[in-house]
Amino acid sequence: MGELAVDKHVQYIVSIDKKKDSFESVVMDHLRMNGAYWGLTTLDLLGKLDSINAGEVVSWTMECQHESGGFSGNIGHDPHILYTLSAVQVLALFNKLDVLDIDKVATYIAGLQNEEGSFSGDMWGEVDTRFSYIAICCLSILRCLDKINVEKAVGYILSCKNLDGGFGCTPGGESHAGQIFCCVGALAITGSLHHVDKDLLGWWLCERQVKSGGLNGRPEKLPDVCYSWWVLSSLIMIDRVHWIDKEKLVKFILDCQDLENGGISDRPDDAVDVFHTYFGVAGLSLLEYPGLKAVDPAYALPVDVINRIFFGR
Ligand code: GRG
Ligand code: ZN
Repeated sequence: MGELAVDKHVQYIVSIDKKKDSFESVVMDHLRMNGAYWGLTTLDLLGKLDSINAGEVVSWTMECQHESGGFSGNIGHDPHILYTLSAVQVLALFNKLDVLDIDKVATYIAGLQNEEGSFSGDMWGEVDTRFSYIAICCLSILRCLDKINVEKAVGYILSCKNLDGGFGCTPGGESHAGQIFCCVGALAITGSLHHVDKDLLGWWLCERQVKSGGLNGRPEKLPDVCYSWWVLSSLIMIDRVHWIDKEKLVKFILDCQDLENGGISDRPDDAVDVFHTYFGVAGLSLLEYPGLKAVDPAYALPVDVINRIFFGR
């Protein structure tokens, strides 16, 4: 089995930062804040965050903040809760949360909570358990969970739980590993995991492993490296990670590397992107692959960053 090509992946991520006019970066323009979080967290897990100019990233991030307190995906775009979490995570990576007007960001997020406890993604109102996770994760990092009605937020998430033990994006929505990560993560952060049937959900999650060792996101679907994150982090949060074959999953992720130009793809021989590079490296970190920093399964940030935020060390 090959090894993780650390230097190639670092080069790949640093090169996307420099290629601002490439096709990929023009098409993904509005997503740059998410891309920054994926790329920078990958570098940090690889121990190479210092390859990036922190000051430039922090000032660009702050230029993406709006009067409402929310952040957009890039300068001049509309704010959304998705980019607001990424912005807060990026600042946390660089230990720069102190540049934020925390109350302003928290007020933006709290303003997106609906009467029944759910969250909208922005002023247009789409509701999804992804946004519940983001609100809870972000407010917890900012130590402002008291700004929302946590009991109602948890109640809404539980209303999206299915008979198979999984969770969907709204009540009655099909169970999907991405949505399960969001719901389990939000329940973990709020100390509400006792509402989960761990054996039932653990069984559904471990059935996501296919012959090649990779994980899919739903029954009958193809395996994909990003589910190494969505599924594995959920299994860890409910203490059932020993129910999958870790070695086969490590091999699947390593098989998705571009050994020539760096980066990781969704499955072997596909084109690499920064999203799957992040989830591949973060997945390997959850699998305790040697030489990587540990990542927190609920907050999706390096454990040392989380310790700095919550324990000041
Ligand atoms: C901080 C890690 C972190 C996340 C922030 C945005 C978000 C919160 C969570 C997204 C959760 C989610 C729904 C992930 C799934 C993404 C994905 C690969 C969707 C693809 O779905 P399909 O149906 O693909 O196109 P399949 O694999 O089912 O064929
Ligand atoms: Zn994927």
